[in-house]
Amino acid sequence: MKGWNGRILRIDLGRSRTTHESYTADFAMQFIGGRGFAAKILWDEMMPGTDPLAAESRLIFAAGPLTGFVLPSSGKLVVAAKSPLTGGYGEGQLGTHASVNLRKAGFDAIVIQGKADHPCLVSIDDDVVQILRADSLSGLGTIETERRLKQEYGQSVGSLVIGPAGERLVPFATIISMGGRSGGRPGIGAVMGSKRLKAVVVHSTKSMVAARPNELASLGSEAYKGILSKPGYKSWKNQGTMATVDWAQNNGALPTFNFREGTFDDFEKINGSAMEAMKVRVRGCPNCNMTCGNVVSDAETEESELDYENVAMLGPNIGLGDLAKVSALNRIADDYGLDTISLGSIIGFAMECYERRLVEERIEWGNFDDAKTLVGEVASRKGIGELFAQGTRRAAQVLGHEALRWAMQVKGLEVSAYDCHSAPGMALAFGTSPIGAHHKDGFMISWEASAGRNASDLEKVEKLLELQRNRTIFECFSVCRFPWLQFSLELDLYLKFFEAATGVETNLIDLHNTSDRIYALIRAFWVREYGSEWSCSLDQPPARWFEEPPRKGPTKGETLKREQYDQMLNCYYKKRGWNSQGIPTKETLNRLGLDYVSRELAVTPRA
Ligand code: PTT
Ligand code: SF4
Repeated sequence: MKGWNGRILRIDLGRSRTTHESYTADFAMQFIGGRGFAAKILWDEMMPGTDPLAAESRLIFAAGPLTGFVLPSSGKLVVAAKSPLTGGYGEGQLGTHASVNLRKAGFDAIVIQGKADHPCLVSIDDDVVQILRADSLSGLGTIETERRLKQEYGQSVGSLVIGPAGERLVPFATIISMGGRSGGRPGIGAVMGSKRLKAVVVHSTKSMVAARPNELASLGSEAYKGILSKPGYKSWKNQGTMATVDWAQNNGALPTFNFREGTFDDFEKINGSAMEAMKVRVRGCPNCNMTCGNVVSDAETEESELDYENVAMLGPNIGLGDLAKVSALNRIADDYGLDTISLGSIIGFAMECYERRLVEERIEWGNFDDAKTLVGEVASRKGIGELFAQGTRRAAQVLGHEALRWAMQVKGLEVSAYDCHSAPGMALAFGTSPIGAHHKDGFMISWEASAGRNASDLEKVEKLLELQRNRTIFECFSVCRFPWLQFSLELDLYLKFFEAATGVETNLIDLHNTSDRIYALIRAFWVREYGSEWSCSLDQPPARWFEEPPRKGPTKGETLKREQYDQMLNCYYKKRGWNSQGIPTKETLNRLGLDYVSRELAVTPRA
């Protein structure tokens, strides 16, 4: 095999043992890499019902066949596990030098199992893999942890670390790299913490081998030049994802006061222009010439790397219109290793609970000090933090009193920063995302806002399927989707990258078929885990969007309509070949080469 290394590194922390395993060309073609590898390994190796934080649970790091080659934005890594937040499939796509170094070292993925009996780190230096004690790193924030690792292992080392939140098993703790990249929203950092694994460092002196190296090099160099020549390049470099604040405000999509509203009066104090005025530098993932990590100096004069989601969720969503303070919350979240989307949602939820006097501890809208105190308590699981550290779904179940109505989540994962009162297609994207309410697979709202508000429900479903199919290709190649999305690098070009890297001819139809296989497998994983608890009601977006219209802005007075949503959902199931409960049918699974899945699902108990 070329392009793929054909090797997976297995690390058993309980037995202090590391081994290499080969995989077949058929496995590579069926699952490609990244998300595909992660989903297949989790399906094969996780006994149904395994506690995600138990020793038997698996933690997967998976690169793809394009990761690490000199191609635009190719330094990503899928981090995946059964999620302690949702109880289903969980993953993130993290920018990190660890991915590039892992591939150069000759591995495509790492499977971590077992639980160490003391804090540890894994060091990979080409073929030398060591499990080392990491007592001195215990309890440290991610920023200091990475600083010390670089001091000890050198500046070129790639690191994946957790902070105190991961160590204390907060179910939305993430894995951090490069001082401000955060991956694995649904608690993949907690799974790492449960194994007492504080860090993975990866170093390599080798280089990677492509099937047609000259062709790949020339395709890559043309693509980099193509990005530089695009008219939007300068404005992207100025604001990156932060330009979305103005767009969301104009389209009534900016989450405000726990998604009660879609516009924020003080949006100009936290938008891309406000960020530009505070910018101190720019950072980016490996192999990327679009470097979108905008770094500002925050209210506590520390550096904080901003993206739209962080700012929208820790700003308008909690009623805070001061970018320096929002940035401080963002940096504190990075340092504890907490997902900012879930965190902002939880703070907003807590503020609403206080307003409704469901909790006594003061936490008022827009109050930075209250929010900061809550973040510390969540990360340390102390005081009221123990309740809110469980995420909005579980906290609402504990609080009762209809609190679930304003818990902004799907399947337990908090909704990313797009208000959907008037965006049924985006609501469906959240409802059917493979990890709970995340936007990565179906950014329907931009399509709905420009061309599609008046589109028929059928058109919306078809558009969503197209987005999910295309985007899964990026999750499997394990490269950033922004060059494609922002600068129209065509999918055909990615197919050429793939062919030059692996020597395997492919086409979009085959890759869409692979996407469908992976979607069905991930859906089956959820169904197997939920057993009798599974039903199509888990694909419903939060009640608030159906029940409480915004009081101002372009979406004033609008709500989602239940009947319309249910029709779209049913249509989506039919087009995927899933039954009325959203479960892939036997015929669909067999057609996708997943007959072993259909046999197992047939014996899964369901209501
Ligand atoms: C991603 C999610 C996002 S998506 C954002 S901002 W975004 C938040 N960023 C966080 C952060 O920062 N710190 C923190 N403590 N928590 C955070 N939670 C949120 O995490 C991210 C970029 C972005 S920025 C996006 S859209 C794109 N996402 C991609 C994707 O999903 N797939 C893909 N093939 N390419 C992508 N490119 C872009 O990558 P998760 P990252 Mg991320 C400070 O990891 O789990 O997917 O969560 O990894 O390296 O930070 O890249 O407006
Ligand atoms: Fe990372 Fe941004 Fe580059 Fe994508 S565009 S690889 S998220 S720096």
